[in-house]
Amino acid sequence: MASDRVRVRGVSIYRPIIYGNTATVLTQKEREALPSPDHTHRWTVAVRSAASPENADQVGGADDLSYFIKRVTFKLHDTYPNPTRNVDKPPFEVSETGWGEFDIQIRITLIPEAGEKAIIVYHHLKLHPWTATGEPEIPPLDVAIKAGPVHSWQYDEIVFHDPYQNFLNILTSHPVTHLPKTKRKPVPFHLANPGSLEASKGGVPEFTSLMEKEEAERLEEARQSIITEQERWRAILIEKEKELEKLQKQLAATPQQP
Ligand code: SLL
Repeated sequence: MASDRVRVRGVSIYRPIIYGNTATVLTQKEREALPSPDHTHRWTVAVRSAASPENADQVGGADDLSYFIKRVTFKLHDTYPNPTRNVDKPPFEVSETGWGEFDIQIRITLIPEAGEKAIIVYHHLKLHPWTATGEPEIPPLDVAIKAGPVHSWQYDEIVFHDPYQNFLNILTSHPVTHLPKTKRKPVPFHLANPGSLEASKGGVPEFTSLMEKEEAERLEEARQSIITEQERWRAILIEKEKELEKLQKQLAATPQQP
């Protein structure tokens, strides 16, 4: 119906998503069974709903996003055969084996009813455990095996402004599973105890609304400390300008040397 193609002005509606990857080290036996024994890891890159399913060891993915996402295209490194991988139905993910980290372009194509351009995001495939310093320090494989799976996920929100009426109807008829307030699962190691590889065991990260609150607090703290710094430097500047003025006056009063 033509009235469906009317934009609902002043309305914004969003859908929370996550994108990122999980990686595990292959055992010697698994490596030998591969066509390319130089591959060291198995990984999965995915676009999922932000909330995690209650009874599964998976990051995100409680909701099926295919009611508004038509296709997700993952552009892998050129060392992979057919590096452009189109996924037209859920789960929107690609699993592969490999030896190296690289940037993956993720293009999210929405259903035609959205009337929106595809969304492009980038994810750096992460294979090696997180370290305290964030330095790219690659531990030996036996250490990495002990540390358990590596997770690297980004939370994001796809926001629709002035959505078309029919698209809005589609969105509102698919309610979102909300994030739990706090973690129901063991804390992931890179948040629990940075630097300790041991701390990673049994931790599947989970996005929570508490994390959002904590992030807001971190931003506010950073904003405050920038204001404090700004004030400190402004005081120093005023002080120096006064000193300059004084010196200029002194210089003007000093008889010129011939
Ligand atoms: C690096 N710039 O040097 C990166 C490149 C390439 C990753 C990483 C295996 C591909 C294949 C693979 O892991 N490629 O053999 O199919 O670290």
